[in-house]
Amino acid sequence: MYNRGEVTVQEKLLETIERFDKIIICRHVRPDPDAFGSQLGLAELIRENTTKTVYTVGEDERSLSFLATMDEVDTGTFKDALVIICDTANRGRIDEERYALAKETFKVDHHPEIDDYADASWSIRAIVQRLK
Ligand SMILES: [Mn+2]
Repeated sequence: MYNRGEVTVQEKLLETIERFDKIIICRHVRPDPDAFGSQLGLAELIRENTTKTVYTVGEDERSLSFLATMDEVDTGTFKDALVIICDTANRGRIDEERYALAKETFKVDHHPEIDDYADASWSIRAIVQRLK
């Protein structure tokens, strides 16, 4: 596979999650099902396997409200949280301006790499390109 002894990006994401008690998960504005699904799925995965406090933020989307409604998070919480941004290629589309206040940010996305806005990034697109 693509891992030849170096720390994989998946391990880096796990190691980053382990260092934080509060995790806020964002996605792009006007969410479609892949934005909502990646945000909510990752949140649930962390909640099910850890004791960490996980929030999902952004505008509520009426057509997807049967899946979930978003959490209210105060600005202070952002300052000592890890913010993970799902399915969002560039910073202008992140549905939460306060993401920039986070102690650390991690982008998880499948779009072409056009904006390297986070402290770390898992580009599923790059991994797919590498496997071709
Ligand atoms: Mn999307």
